[in-house]
Amino acid sequence: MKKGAQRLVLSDKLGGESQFGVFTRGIQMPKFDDVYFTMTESDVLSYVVEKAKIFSKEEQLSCEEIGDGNLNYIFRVRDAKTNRSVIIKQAGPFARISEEFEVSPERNRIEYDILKLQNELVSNLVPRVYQYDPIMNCTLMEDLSDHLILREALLQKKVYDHLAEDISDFMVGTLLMTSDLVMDHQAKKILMGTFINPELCNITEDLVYTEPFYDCDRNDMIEGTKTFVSEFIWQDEALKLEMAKAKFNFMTSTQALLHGDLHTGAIFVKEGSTKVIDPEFAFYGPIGHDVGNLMANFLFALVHAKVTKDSEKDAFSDWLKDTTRQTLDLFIEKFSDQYDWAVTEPMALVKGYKNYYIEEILRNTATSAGAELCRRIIGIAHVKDMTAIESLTLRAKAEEICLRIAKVLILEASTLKEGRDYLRVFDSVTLMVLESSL
Ligand code: SR1
Ligand code: MG
Repeated sequence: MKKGAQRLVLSDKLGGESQFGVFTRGIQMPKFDDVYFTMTESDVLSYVVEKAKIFSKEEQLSCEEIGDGNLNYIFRVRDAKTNRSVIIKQAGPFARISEEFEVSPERNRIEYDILKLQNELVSNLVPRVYQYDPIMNCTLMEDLSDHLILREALLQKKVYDHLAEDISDFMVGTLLMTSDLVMDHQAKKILMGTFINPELCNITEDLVYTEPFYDCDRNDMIEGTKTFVSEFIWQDEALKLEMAKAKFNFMTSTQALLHGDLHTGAIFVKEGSTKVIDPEFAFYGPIGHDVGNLMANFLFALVHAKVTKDSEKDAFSDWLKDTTRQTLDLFIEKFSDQYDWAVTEPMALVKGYKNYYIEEILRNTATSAGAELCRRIIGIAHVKDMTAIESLTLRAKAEEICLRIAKVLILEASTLKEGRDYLRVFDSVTLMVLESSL
């Protein structure tokens, strides 16, 4: 039974709520100590003083709900006198994108636990976390308002020279280091228990690895794309077979503790700093799911830049291509180097095993990247890289490019061995689609 729901039922039976707090059998309980509820901005102002005790009544506090994600409520509280600020992230009982997705607010515990672990593994690349509240299902964390969400930054054609280094460090630091290659196997199995995440995994199994590949009611496409998808994706039995394999790999592989939703909307950037946020989809799964997710989202940004081409911004596209290529190449290089000093498991040191392991990651990376490209176009959860293209004709072109790239990644996954292979596919598909439309 879901924690929040259970408490709601109990308290409904035993008491009620007033503006002063919750009454349970005639005893007044402090407002935030008993019953979970989704907070408003004004609740959060009381919460940070009365429950979290990180601000006092004397401060000049303001609170703003700043979230625009699919799932949670994000509040920023700031003290005007000192400019001190904090983020309160609260999980609601439903996804914001659609109430069809009922998800236990307890997922906030997973997010807090993994952020604490990531603060040990890659402390400079994640926000600091201060408190977790298992009643209100919220976490207090560092305010990164001086950073920009990477997806937005890429749409604004901003350049960050440190990005490929940082994000490859994040992936190697969190993935290799939580795998059986490095961890004590029993400790790893216990950690897997902490991060069993069935509800959010179920969302990914449905939205990423299933629904885009048939005419599912929940899919949501522009007309021009739907005609293309009906034949190009839904009629392709070879592609669907590869996606069936990928789905079962996602459900059964326990290689490493993944971020689980590693797209450019889950990365904050500013000059000299990269912070990966939003790891509530974390679970033990196949490494390629994280790496592929990121590669797909770089490809979305590349396609956006290509179709909205502005000749004065050619330097941006060159940088983004380099970053896409380097992210994968640096990931492979660092994973391989750190394997040599961090891996102690004797069978993982058998000659040839490292290459076999990395090759499997790369195959899964290509397939997962293909799935992410398809699902953001065909499915319910879109990306601004596509939706921000105002002309529907141009958007359909951009989406066709992404879907054609996806198909090559899925059907030729074993040929995608390094960063330049992704650029080769991007270049040849864009050339073919854009030339044919001239
Ligand atoms: C119902 S949640 C839809 C999507 O938003 C999240 O960020 C994940 O990417 C999920 O698939
Ligand atoms: Mg998210």
